[in-house]
Amino acid sequence: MERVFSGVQSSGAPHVGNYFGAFRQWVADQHTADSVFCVVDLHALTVETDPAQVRGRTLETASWLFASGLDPDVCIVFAQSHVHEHTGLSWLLECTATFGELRRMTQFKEKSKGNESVSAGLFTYPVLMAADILLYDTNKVPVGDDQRQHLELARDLAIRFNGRYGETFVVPEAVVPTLAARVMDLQHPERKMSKSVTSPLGTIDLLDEPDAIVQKIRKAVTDTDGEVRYDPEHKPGLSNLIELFAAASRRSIEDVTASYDRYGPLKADLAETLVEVLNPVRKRYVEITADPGEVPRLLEKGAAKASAIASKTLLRARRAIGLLAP
Ligand code: AQP
Repeated sequence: MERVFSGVQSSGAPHVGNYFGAFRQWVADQHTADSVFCVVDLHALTVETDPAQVRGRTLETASWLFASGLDPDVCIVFAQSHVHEHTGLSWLLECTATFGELRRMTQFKEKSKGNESVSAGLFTYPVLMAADILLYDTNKVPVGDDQRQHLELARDLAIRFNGRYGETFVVPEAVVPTLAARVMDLQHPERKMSKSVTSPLGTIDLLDEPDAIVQKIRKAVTDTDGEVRYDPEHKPGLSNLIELFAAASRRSIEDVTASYDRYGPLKADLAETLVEVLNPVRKRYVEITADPGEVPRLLEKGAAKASAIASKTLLRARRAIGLLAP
């Protein structure tokens, strides 16, 4: 069976971009592949954080994964910091990566722009992400469009390491969804919807109540020409809504576009569909978080299973690079 691995940063409240661009696909994958999913809490430390918030967000993010439908009896779900092999392998890969290739990472450029102090972790984070993936002999990595470049790096590092030290890693492939691979901010459709950027009207959080969803969609920025047409370059706001609608209703972009000749009814039906799809997820989240011990227990079980795989891969990599056995 193929191995699927993916992760989500505990950098804030997950939104509909995370759900339609990633989580919903993971839920399907768990039944067709040997699946491993991770709350990448170490990645969330690349920007300055408050320790109490770090713990809370790790649990919150994991709770959303279970609420979305990941079943701990079917797949492995764990917190990255519970499996120390991730940082162990990351160092071996940092010594394989070059400064030049990390400097080219667009997410680093975007996230560091305008900041006086940028952590070294923000710079090397794509290498830790490569370690996350390579530790599990991953074949497929379902990710949103924004992670393509990091996936390319993980592939390059695996190939380079294998070439230098002998076959050690499986070379992974990215799987990017055809719809909702990059859900845009509803108020600023030129930038992607993001957990860590504050945009209250531009972001639909998974915890949003139906009224808030309806209001945010109603107020979403479109354009003045009034024609219902999918054209991301000239009509980014409307095209984002059409694509979100197609993803949420599992219809094609053509089908959605052909069904409307005015923006108002399209927005109203999109809001209704989002409420319908997200309501059960939000209800499960409330149920799961009612017992504060439940998610830590599930994560502990997940970490034990993840460790059993990761420790073998790290040992293989340590031997290959020539480290003395402890
Ligand atoms: N706007 C998006 N549309 C579609 N997919 C998205 N993803 C993220 N944003 C969108 C996908 O969700 C998965 C988990 O994302 P992540 O936690 O690794 O964080 P990210 O890619 O850096 O995105 P965020 O949510 O915007 O977080 P911050 O603000 O912390 O950077 C990934 O598969 C991602 O592609």
